[in-house]
Amino acid sequence: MSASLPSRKRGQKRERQGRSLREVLRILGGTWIRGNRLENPAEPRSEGKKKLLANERSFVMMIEFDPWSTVKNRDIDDEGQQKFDDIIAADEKVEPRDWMPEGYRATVIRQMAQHAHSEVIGMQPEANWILRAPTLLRKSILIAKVQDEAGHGLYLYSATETLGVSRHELEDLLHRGRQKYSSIFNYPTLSWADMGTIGWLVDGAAIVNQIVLQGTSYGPYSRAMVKICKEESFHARQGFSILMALTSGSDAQKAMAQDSMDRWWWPALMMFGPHDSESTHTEESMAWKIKRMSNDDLRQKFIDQTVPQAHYLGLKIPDPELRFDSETEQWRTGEIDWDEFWAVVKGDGPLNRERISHKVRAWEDGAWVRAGASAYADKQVEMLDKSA
Ligand code: FAQ
Repeated sequence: MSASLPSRKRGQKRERQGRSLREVLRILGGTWIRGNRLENPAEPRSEGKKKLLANERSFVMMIEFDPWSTVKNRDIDDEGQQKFDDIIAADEKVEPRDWMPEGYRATVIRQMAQHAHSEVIGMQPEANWILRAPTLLRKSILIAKVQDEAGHGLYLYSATETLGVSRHELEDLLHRGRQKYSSIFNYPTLSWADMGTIGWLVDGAAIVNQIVLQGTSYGPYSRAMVKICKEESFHARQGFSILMALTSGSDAQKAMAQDSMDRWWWPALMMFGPHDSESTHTEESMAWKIKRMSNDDLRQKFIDQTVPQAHYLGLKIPDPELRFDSETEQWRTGEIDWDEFWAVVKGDGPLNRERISHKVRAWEDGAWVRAGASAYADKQVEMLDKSA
């Protein structure tokens, strides 16, 4: 067991940064230790090893993130601004080591944190049905899906950490109501059909947004989206498969599927956020290429792909104004109930309070796990220090 660290250059960088190895490991919460060995992402690797590591999502981020680089060089910097502008204009990726305007950094943190919180809070509505899934196969699929959402949350928290803010800080902001999560997860899951509808509509909406986000300008966010999208498409298919079974079943099963559609259609459309004209961040986020399509354009894309799927399932869309515009070849819907949307966003949805209090309780109940993991990480660092 040996720390593969100090090349002279890296040692100098550490000195300049003023962080000891122990400090860096603490900041990173011990995630850099694999198999009792320190993995330094800045260290050149053989091609074979790079390939091997590229297959593991956790390592992909590590390769990209050099903790010894100057993450926090946020002072006004004309040269940095020019370089940043060039990166954006050339459609390249902004990386953690790059200078970036404070507003860009804050916006990326806000959006990635909100996205991460959504994945984590989003486990609750579906976890509600794990014990009641109708077959062992459906139960194991649902468990795998909920577990995937936890993983997505972790990728996104890790990506956010590359901007110098820890997962603990972000969770604390969520618990205190200072950061948001997607409005959709404040609605209750009342029947088994809701597992189908969440997969089909909620994951479906998430995918439409996230496929486009693969092209976002912040490198770690963009890369996190690639794997998340692959998993989300499995989620959408499992949802559609549940609804295929129900809509080709008994009258009671068909009615259950329709009732679920009636409750989730409009909240799914709300996931894309307010109209562009009401959106606070879209203009700036589009200019910085954090967002690559506006809220309304993404929503329209989702509607156009989903309406024919509903028809295929034999489900009625709960919108008397829905019509096909043959000129634009797009589906036109009635108006979203924006009062409902803003009430949910501001904390007054059907389950906002329950979702947060459940999350806080889970966090508190998990204190002993975190203490154990930190003690283990400290021990590993001690062993590395001794062997250095
Ligand atoms: N819910 O100026 P904009 C998933 C807020 S992942 C709550 O347009 P922006 C996977 C917004 O924060 C689903 N709040 O904002 C899964 C802002 O408030 P602030 C999550 C919302 O950021 C499936 C204000 O309104 N996906 O489902 C919502 O430019 C199944 C003004 O809005 C993402 O987060 C909303 N729906 O555009 C998991 C994707 N909409 O911060 C489990 C990444 C808006 O100024 C089970 N995020 N607000 O106080 C995005 O693409 C964007 O953040 C938008 C909003 C499009 C959501």
